[in-house]
Amino acid sequence: MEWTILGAGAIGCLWAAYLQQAGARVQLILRDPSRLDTFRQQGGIRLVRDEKEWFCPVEAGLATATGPIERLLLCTKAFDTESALRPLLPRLTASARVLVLQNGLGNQQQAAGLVGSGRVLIGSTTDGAWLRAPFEVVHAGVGETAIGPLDGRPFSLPELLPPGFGLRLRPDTDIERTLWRKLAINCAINPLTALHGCRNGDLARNPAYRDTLEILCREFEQVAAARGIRLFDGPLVQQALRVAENTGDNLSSMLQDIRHQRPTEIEQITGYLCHEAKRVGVAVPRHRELLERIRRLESARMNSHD
Ligand code: KPL
Repeated sequence: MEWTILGAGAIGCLWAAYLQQAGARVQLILRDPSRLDTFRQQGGIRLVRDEKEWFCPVEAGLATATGPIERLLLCTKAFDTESALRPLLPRLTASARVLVLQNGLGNQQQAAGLVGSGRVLIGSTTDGAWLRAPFEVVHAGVGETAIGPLDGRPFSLPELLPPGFGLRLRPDTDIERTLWRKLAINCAINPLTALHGCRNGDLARNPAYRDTLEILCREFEQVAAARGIRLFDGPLVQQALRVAENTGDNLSSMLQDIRHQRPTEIEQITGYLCHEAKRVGVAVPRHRELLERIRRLESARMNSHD
């Protein structure tokens, strides 16, 4: 079985390593020749889990490479969906499967529009992973990846992945709900931590941050209810506080992006929520305020050379 992976961040490297370990032939598509040079000095991915290390030899190339693609994993940043996918479209076979494993919402529909929804499957993961160096991934928290089609058609996980694949998977017949749940947590935690420059756990500890988090959760629940989406069994705030506590020492992905002067996924997270809120006529003033503040913070950071 062959897998092509677009996006060599933590999740892309994690999947590349586990696919290789299960016997798949893996090809990473890298952004530019200098990344390819860095990769070639290493020749594979280093996977670290429970203080053990494995070297996983995989191949790499640029988007200009040729040859048919039967299985593609898309795990770039959400805002790169179209620019990353477009050059590969001519290489996708008629029976290709494209697994979209990204944060945010709206980008999955964008991928389905480009590739054709019949070839697309959507994933949402709770695996915790980070890169300690380029192509060296630490599998810090064992989670689960829910996988399902956007249109509810039947599909088979065993046909998609090699036997013995080591990451935990769950077939999901309501992936849209799963994506909304993840969006809810990201809307509650990511912009606040990015704005205050704090760790996830501080949102649960600091009373002022906690109050804002509660308001954000209530606004989100109103939009989800108007869209007919059932989120969690209990109130969202309980769930968001639990995730903030469980990932207490983490820097959220949005805070990391701000600190490294990279673009954030705010448009695919809070931006998507605000867009949906407008569509269904629900006011989300706190989310709108955060959207504006993160946009300003992002452009100030990206224009500074500190
Ligand atoms: O998914 C996350 C992120 O940082 O993007 C959370 C759950 C907030 C963990 O850091």
